Amino acid sequence: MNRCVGCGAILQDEEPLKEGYVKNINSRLCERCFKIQNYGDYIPAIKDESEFIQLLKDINNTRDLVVLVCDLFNFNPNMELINKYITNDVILVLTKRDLLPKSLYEEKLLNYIDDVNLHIVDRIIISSNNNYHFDELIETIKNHKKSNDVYVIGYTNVGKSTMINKILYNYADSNDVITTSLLPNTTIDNISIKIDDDLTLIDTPGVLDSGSIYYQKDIKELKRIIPKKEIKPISYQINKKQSIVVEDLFRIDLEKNDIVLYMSNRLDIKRFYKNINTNNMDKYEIDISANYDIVLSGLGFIKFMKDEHITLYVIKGLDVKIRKSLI
Ligand SMILES: Nc1nc2c(ncn2[C@@H]2O[C@H](COP(=O)(O)OP(=O)(O)OP(=O)(O)O)[C@@H](O)[C@H]2O)c(=O)[nH]1
Ligand SMILES: [Mg+2]
Repeated sequence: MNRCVGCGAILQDEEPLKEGYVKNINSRLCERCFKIQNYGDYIPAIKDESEFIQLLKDINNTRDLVVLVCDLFNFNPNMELINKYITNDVILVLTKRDLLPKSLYEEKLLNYIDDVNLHIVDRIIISSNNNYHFDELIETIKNHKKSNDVYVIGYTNVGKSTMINKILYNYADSNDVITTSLLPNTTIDNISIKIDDDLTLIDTPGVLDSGSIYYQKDIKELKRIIPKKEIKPISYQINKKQSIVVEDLFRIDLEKNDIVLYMSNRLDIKRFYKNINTNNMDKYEIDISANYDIVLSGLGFIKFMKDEHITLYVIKGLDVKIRKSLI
Protein backbone atom coordinates (compact mmCIF):
# COMPACT_ATOMS: atom_id res chain seq x y z
CA MET A 1 0.00 0.00 0.00
CA ASN A 2 1.64 3.24 -1.17
CA ARG A 3 0.78 6.73 -0.08
CA CYS A 4 0.86 9.95 -2.07
CA VAL A 5 3.97 11.96 -1.13
CA GLY A 6 1.97 15.19 -1.54
CA CYS A 7 -1.06 14.66 0.69
CA GLY A 8 -0.69 11.29 2.42
CA ALA A 9 -3.72 9.63 0.76
CA ILE A 10 -3.49 5.90 -0.02
CA LEU A 11 -2.86 5.55 -3.77
CA GLN A 12 -5.51 3.67 -5.78
CA ASP A 13 -6.25 3.32 -9.52
CA GLU A 14 -9.90 2.31 -9.36
CA GLU A 15 -12.04 5.26 -8.35
CA PRO A 16 -11.13 8.54 -10.12
CA LEU A 17 -13.35 10.64 -7.87
CA LYS A 18 -11.92 9.34 -4.62
CA GLU A 19 -8.81 10.36 -2.65
CA GLY A 20 -5.46 9.06 -3.83
CA TYR A 21 -6.50 8.30 -7.44
CA VAL A 22 -3.67 7.67 -9.95
CA LYS A 23 -3.79 6.33 -13.51
CA ASN A 24 -0.56 4.47 -12.97
CA ILE A 25 -0.33 2.75 -9.60
CA ASN A 26 3.45 3.26 -9.55
CA SER A 27 3.10 7.07 -9.41
CA ARG A 28 4.29 8.80 -6.24
CA LEU A 29 1.87 11.71 -6.47
CA CYS A 30 -1.92 11.41 -6.73
CA GLU A 31 -3.74 13.19 -9.58
CA ARG A 32 -5.24 15.74 -7.20
CA CYS A 33 -1.80 16.78 -5.88
CA PHE A 34 -0.38 16.78 -9.41
CA LYS A 35 -3.11 19.18 -10.48
CA ILE A 36 -2.75 21.44 -7.42
CA GLN A 37 1.06 21.57 -7.74
CA ASN A 38 1.16 22.09 -11.51
CA TYR A 39 -1.99 23.99 -12.45
CA GLY A 40 -3.17 25.39 -9.10
CA ASP A 41 -6.41 23.43 -9.57
CA TYR A 42 -8.19 22.57 -6.43
CA ILE A 43 -10.30 19.56 -5.69
CA PRO A 44 -11.73 19.78 -2.19
CA ALA A 45 -11.45 16.94 0.27
CA ILE A 46 -13.45 17.74 3.36
CA LYS A 47 -12.30 16.28 6.67
CA ASP A 48 -14.91 15.93 9.31
CA GLU A 49 -14.43 16.68 12.96
CA SER A 50 -14.63 13.06 14.11
CA GLU A 51 -11.63 12.12 11.95
CA PHE A 52 -9.73 15.07 13.39
CA ILE A 53 -10.57 13.99 16.95
CA GLN A 54 -9.38 10.44 16.23
CA LEU A 55 -6.13 11.83 14.84
CA LEU A 56 -5.61 13.90 18.01
CA LYS A 57 -6.34 10.88 20.23
CA ASP A 58 -3.81 8.76 18.32
CA ILE A 59 -1.17 11.46 18.71
CA ASN A 60 -1.95 11.80 22.38
CA ASN A 61 -1.29 8.07 22.84
CA THR A 62 2.21 8.37 21.39
CA ARG A 63 3.48 10.89 24.00
CA ASP A 64 5.69 12.31 21.22
CA LEU A 65 6.41 16.02 20.96
CA VAL A 66 3.71 18.05 19.21
CA VAL A 67 4.30 21.21 17.18
CA LEU A 68 1.02 23.13 17.26
CA VAL A 69 0.85 25.58 14.37
CA CYS A 70 -1.43 28.63 14.62
CA ASP A 71 -2.05 31.23 11.92
CA LEU A 72 -1.41 34.74 13.27
CA PHE A 73 -3.63 36.25 10.60
CA ASN A 74 -6.59 34.02 11.37
CA PHE A 75 -5.87 33.38 14.97
CA ASN A 76 -8.60 31.60 16.82
CA PRO A 77 -8.03 31.53 20.54
CA ASN A 78 -10.69 28.85 20.82
CA MET A 79 -8.55 25.74 20.61
CA GLU A 80 -11.20 23.59 22.21
CA LEU A 81 -10.52 20.30 20.43
CA ILE A 82 -6.74 20.46 20.67
CA ASN A 83 -6.97 21.59 24.26
CA LYS A 84 -9.27 18.70 25.07
CA TYR A 85 -7.37 15.84 23.45
CA ILE A 86 -3.68 16.76 23.48
CA THR A 87 -1.68 16.28 26.68
CA ASN A 88 1.71 15.83 24.96
CA ASP A 89 4.46 18.42 25.31
CA VAL A 90 3.65 21.19 22.83
CA ILE A 91 5.76 23.73 20.99
CA LEU A 92 3.47 26.59 20.03
CA VAL A 93 4.35 27.95 16.60
CA LEU A 94 2.69 31.20 15.50
CA THR A 95 3.15 31.51 11.77
CA LYS A 96 2.46 33.93 8.88
CA ARG A 97 4.29 36.67 10.80
CA ASP A 98 4.98 38.33 7.43
CA LEU A 99 1.32 39.33 7.11
CA LEU A 100 1.25 41.44 10.27
CA PRO A 101 2.93 44.86 10.55
CA LYS A 102 6.71 44.60 10.98
CA SER A 103 6.71 47.11 13.80
CA LEU A 104 4.54 45.22 16.25
CA TYR A 105 5.63 43.97 19.62
CA GLU A 106 6.22 40.21 19.39
CA GLU A 107 6.28 39.60 23.13
CA LYS A 108 2.55 40.25 23.33
CA LEU A 109 1.86 37.80 20.49
CA LEU A 110 3.99 35.14 22.13
CA ASN A 111 2.16 35.39 25.43
CA TYR A 112 -1.29 35.82 23.94
CA ILE A 113 -2.29 32.23 24.58
CA ASP A 114 -2.21 31.86 28.32
CA ASP A 115 -5.44 30.28 29.44
CA VAL A 116 -5.20 26.88 27.80
CA ASN A 117 -4.52 23.55 29.49
CA LEU A 118 -1.90 22.62 26.94
CA HIS A 119 1.52 21.69 28.20
CA ILE A 120 3.43 24.33 26.25
CA VAL A 121 7.20 23.84 26.55
CA ASP A 122 8.20 26.61 24.16
CA ARG A 123 6.75 29.30 21.89
CA ILE A 124 8.07 30.73 18.68
CA ILE A 125 6.93 33.14 15.96
CA ILE A 126 7.84 32.22 12.38
CA SER A 127 7.15 33.06 8.77
CA SER A 128 7.55 30.31 6.21
CA ASN A 129 7.38 32.86 3.42
CA ASN A 130 10.27 34.89 4.84
CA ASN A 131 12.21 31.97 6.35
CA TYR A 132 11.93 33.79 9.67
CA HIS A 133 13.18 32.02 12.83
CA PHE A 134 13.68 28.61 11.19
CA ASP A 135 17.09 27.96 12.78
CA GLU A 136 15.51 28.65 16.17
CA LEU A 137 12.53 26.45 15.29
CA ILE A 138 14.57 23.39 14.34
CA GLU A 139 16.77 23.82 17.41
CA THR A 140 13.73 24.07 19.69
CA ILE A 141 12.21 20.95 18.14
CA LYS A 142 15.45 19.01 18.58
CA ASN A 143 15.77 20.15 22.21
CA HIS A 144 12.31 19.03 23.21
CA LYS A 145 11.64 15.92 21.12
CA LYS A 146 10.93 12.68 23.00
CA SER A 147 11.73 10.33 20.15
CA ASN A 148 12.53 10.66 16.44
CA ASP A 149 8.89 11.40 15.65
CA VAL A 150 7.43 14.89 16.04
CA TYR A 151 3.80 15.59 15.08
CA VAL A 152 2.82 18.84 13.38
CA ILE A 153 -0.82 19.64 14.09
CA GLY A 154 -3.25 22.54 13.82
CA TYR A 155 -6.45 23.65 12.15
CA THR A 156 -6.55 23.47 8.38
CA ASN A 157 -4.84 26.08 6.25
CA VAL A 158 -2.71 27.51 9.03
CA GLY A 159 0.48 26.64 7.08
CA LYS A 160 1.64 23.31 8.55
CA SER A 161 2.74 21.77 5.25
CA THR A 162 4.37 24.99 4.04
CA MET A 163 6.40 25.10 7.26
CA ILE A 164 7.53 21.48 6.84
CA ASN A 165 8.48 22.12 3.21
CA LYS A 166 10.63 25.02 4.38
CA ILE A 167 12.34 22.79 6.98
CA LEU A 168 12.89 20.15 4.27
CA TYR A 169 14.33 22.75 1.94
CA ASN A 170 16.61 24.26 4.61
CA TYR A 171 17.84 21.20 6.46
CA ALA A 172 17.21 18.00 4.52
CA ASP A 173 18.66 16.40 1.46
CA SER A 174 15.41 15.69 -0.37
CA ASN A 175 13.43 16.93 -3.34
CA ASP A 176 10.05 15.88 -1.97
CA VAL A 177 7.47 18.59 -1.62
CA ILE A 178 4.24 18.28 0.30
CA THR A 179 1.25 19.74 -1.51
CA THR A 180 0.11 23.09 -0.13
CA SER A 181 -2.67 25.36 -1.34
CA LEU A 182 -4.60 28.51 -0.65
CA LEU A 183 -7.67 26.46 0.16
CA PRO A 184 -8.30 24.36 3.26
CA ASN A 185 -8.09 20.57 3.61
CA THR A 186 -5.11 20.03 1.35
CA THR A 187 -3.32 17.39 3.41
CA ILE A 188 -5.48 14.26 3.52
CA ASP A 189 -3.64 11.88 5.81
CA ASN A 190 -0.51 11.77 7.97
CA ILE A 191 2.72 12.11 5.98
CA SER A 192 6.07 11.16 7.56
CA ILE A 193 8.91 13.36 6.41
CA LYS A 194 12.41 12.33 7.35
CA ILE A 195 14.51 15.42 8.01
CA ASP A 196 17.61 13.53 9.20
CA ASP A 197 18.50 10.31 11.03
CA ASP A 198 17.21 11.70 14.33
CA LEU A 199 14.13 13.59 13.23
CA THR A 200 10.98 12.69 11.32
CA LEU A 201 8.21 15.26 11.12
CA ILE A 202 4.69 13.96 10.70
CA ASP A 203 2.40 16.32 8.80
CA THR A 204 -1.27 15.90 9.63
CA PRO A 205 -4.54 17.06 8.08
CA GLY A 206 -6.33 19.90 9.82
CA VAL A 207 -10.00 20.50 10.32
CA LEU A 208 -11.82 23.58 9.06
CA ASP A 209 -13.41 25.98 11.48
CA SER A 210 -16.99 26.14 10.35
CA GLY A 211 -18.09 29.54 9.14
CA SER A 212 -14.84 30.45 7.43
CA ILE A 213 -14.83 32.79 4.42
CA TYR A 214 -13.49 29.80 2.46
CA TYR A 215 -17.03 28.47 2.39
CA GLN A 216 -18.56 31.69 1.08
CA LYS A 217 -16.32 32.63 -1.83
CA ASP A 218 -14.79 30.89 -4.82
CA ILE A 219 -11.07 30.51 -5.40
CA LYS A 220 -10.79 33.51 -7.73
CA GLU A 221 -12.31 35.80 -5.11
CA LEU A 222 -10.33 34.18 -2.29
CA LYS A 223 -7.07 34.94 -4.09
CA ARG A 224 -7.93 38.62 -3.79
CA ILE A 225 -9.45 38.47 -0.31
CA ILE A 226 -6.61 36.54 1.39
CA PRO A 227 -3.58 38.81 1.86
CA LYS A 228 -0.23 37.73 0.43
CA LYS A 229 2.03 40.37 1.96
CA GLU A 230 2.28 42.63 4.97
CA ILE A 231 -1.05 44.22 5.77
CA LYS A 232 -1.17 47.96 6.16
CA PRO A 233 -3.67 48.50 8.98
CA ILE A 234 -6.40 50.99 8.15
CA SER A 235 -7.55 53.26 10.98
CA TYR A 236 -10.80 55.16 11.27
CA GLN A 237 -11.76 57.74 13.83
CA ILE A 238 -15.50 57.77 14.11
CA ASN A 239 -17.29 60.59 15.89
CA LYS A 240 -20.75 60.50 14.39
CA LYS A 241 -23.11 57.77 13.29
CA GLN A 242 -21.83 56.01 10.21
CA SER A 243 -21.23 52.69 8.52
CA ILE A 244 -18.00 51.10 7.34
CA VAL A 245 -18.82 48.87 4.38
CA VAL A 246 -16.43 46.33 2.91
CA GLU A 247 -17.83 45.09 -0.41
CA ASP A 248 -20.51 42.44 0.11
CA LEU A 249 -18.50 41.00 2.99
CA PHE A 250 -19.50 43.02 6.01
CA ARG A 251 -20.84 46.32 7.33
CA ILE A 252 -20.37 47.85 10.79
CA ASP A 253 -22.64 50.60 12.12
CA LEU A 254 -21.02 52.63 14.84
CA GLU A 255 -21.06 56.08 16.37
CA LYS A 256 -18.03 56.87 18.46
CA ASN A 257 -14.89 54.79 18.24
CA ASP A 258 -11.42 54.40 16.88
CA ILE A 259 -11.06 51.18 14.94
CA VAL A 260 -8.27 49.51 13.01
CA LEU A 261 -8.93 47.08 10.18
CA TYR A 262 -6.40 44.29 9.59
CA MET A 263 -7.30 42.70 6.30
CA SER A 264 -6.25 42.46 2.67
CA ASN A 265 -5.42 45.88 1.27
CA ARG A 266 -7.02 44.86 -2.00
CA LEU A 267 -10.49 45.07 -0.44
CA ASP A 268 -12.67 48.03 -1.26
CA ILE A 269 -13.57 49.82 2.00
CA LYS A 270 -16.12 52.65 2.08
CA ARG A 271 -17.66 54.95 4.67
CA PHE A 272 -21.34 55.87 4.45
CA TYR A 273 -23.57 58.20 6.39
CA LYS A 274 -26.78 56.73 4.92
CA ASN A 275 -28.30 53.29 5.16
CA ILE A 276 -26.86 50.63 2.91
CA ASN A 277 -28.64 47.51 1.78
CA THR A 278 -28.04 44.52 4.03
CA ASN A 279 -30.40 42.02 2.42
CA ASN A 280 -29.39 38.44 3.02
CA MET A 281 -26.70 39.31 5.51
CA ASP A 282 -26.42 37.91 9.03
CA LYS A 283 -26.96 40.58 11.69
CA TYR A 284 -25.20 40.80 15.08
CA GLU A 285 -25.74 43.28 17.91
CA ILE A 286 -22.49 43.46 19.88
CA ASP A 287 -21.38 45.29 23.00
CA ILE A 288 -17.74 45.59 22.14
CA SER A 289 -15.15 46.56 24.77
CA ALA A 290 -12.08 48.70 24.35
CA ASN A 291 -9.04 46.70 23.23
CA TYR A 292 -11.04 43.83 21.85
CA ASP A 293 -11.05 42.45 18.31
CA ILE A 294 -13.83 41.15 16.16
CA VAL A 295 -12.46 38.29 14.06
CA LEU A 296 -14.18 37.50 10.77
CA SER A 297 -13.09 33.95 10.10
CA GLY A 298 -10.44 33.84 7.35
CA LEU A 299 -11.02 37.45 6.33
CA GLY A 300 -9.12 39.32 9.03
CA PHE A 301 -9.92 41.27 12.18
CA ILE A 302 -10.96 44.67 13.49
CA LYS A 303 -9.56 46.22 16.64
CA PHE A 304 -11.79 48.55 18.72
CA MET A 305 -10.31 51.19 21.00
CA LYS A 306 -13.50 52.20 22.84
CA ASP A 307 -16.50 50.53 24.46
CA GLU A 308 -19.52 50.80 22.22
CA HIS A 309 -22.66 49.04 21.08
CA ILE A 310 -22.29 48.22 17.40
CA THR A 311 -24.38 46.53 14.75
CA LEU A 312 -22.49 44.18 12.47
CA TYR A 313 -23.78 42.65 9.23
CA VAL A 314 -21.74 39.88 7.62
CA ILE A 315 -22.03 37.77 4.49
CA LYS A 316 -24.35 34.88 5.26
CA GLY A 317 -22.71 32.09 7.25
CA LEU A 318 -19.47 33.92 8.08
CA ASP A 319 -18.36 33.21 11.63
CA VAL A 320 -17.84 36.15 13.98
CA LYS A 321 -15.64 35.82 17.07
CA ILE A 322 -14.62 38.27 19.76
CA ARG A 323 -11.24 38.13 21.48
CA LYS A 324 -8.88 40.29 23.51
CA SER A 325 -6.96 42.36 21.00
CA LEU A 326 -4.04 40.49 19.46
CA ILE A 327 -2.05 43.59 18.58
N1 LIG B 1 1.80 34.87 4.07
C1 LIG B 1 2.07 33.60 4.44
N2 LIG B 1 1.31 32.60 3.94
C2 LIG B 1 1.61 31.34 4.33
C3 LIG B 1 2.67 31.04 5.26
N3 LIG B 1 2.67 29.70 5.45
C4 LIG B 1 1.68 29.19 4.69
N4 LIG B 1 1.03 30.17 4.01
C5 LIG B 1 -0.10 30.02 3.08
O1 LIG B 1 -1.20 29.43 3.77
C6 LIG B 1 -1.96 28.60 2.89
C7 LIG B 1 -2.14 27.22 3.50
O2 LIG B 1 -0.88 26.58 3.64
P1 LIG B 1 -0.74 24.99 3.84
O3 LIG B 1 0.69 24.74 4.18
O4 LIG B 1 -1.34 24.25 2.70
O5 LIG B 1 -1.64 24.79 5.16
P2 LIG B 1 -1.90 23.45 5.99
O6 LIG B 1 -1.94 23.86 7.45
O7 LIG B 1 -0.94 22.39 5.61
O8 LIG B 1 -3.40 23.07 5.52
P3 LIG B 1 -4.13 21.62 5.47
O9 LIG B 1 -3.22 20.66 4.81
O10 LIG B 1 -5.35 21.93 4.65
O11 LIG B 1 -4.48 21.28 6.89
C8 LIG B 1 -1.19 28.58 1.58
O12 LIG B 1 -1.81 29.52 0.70
C9 LIG B 1 0.21 29.03 1.98
O13 LIG B 1 0.91 29.66 0.93
C10 LIG B 1 3.46 32.15 5.75
O14 LIG B 1 4.40 32.02 6.55
N5 LIG B 1 3.09 33.40 5.31
MG1 LIG C 1 -1.26 20.55 4.79
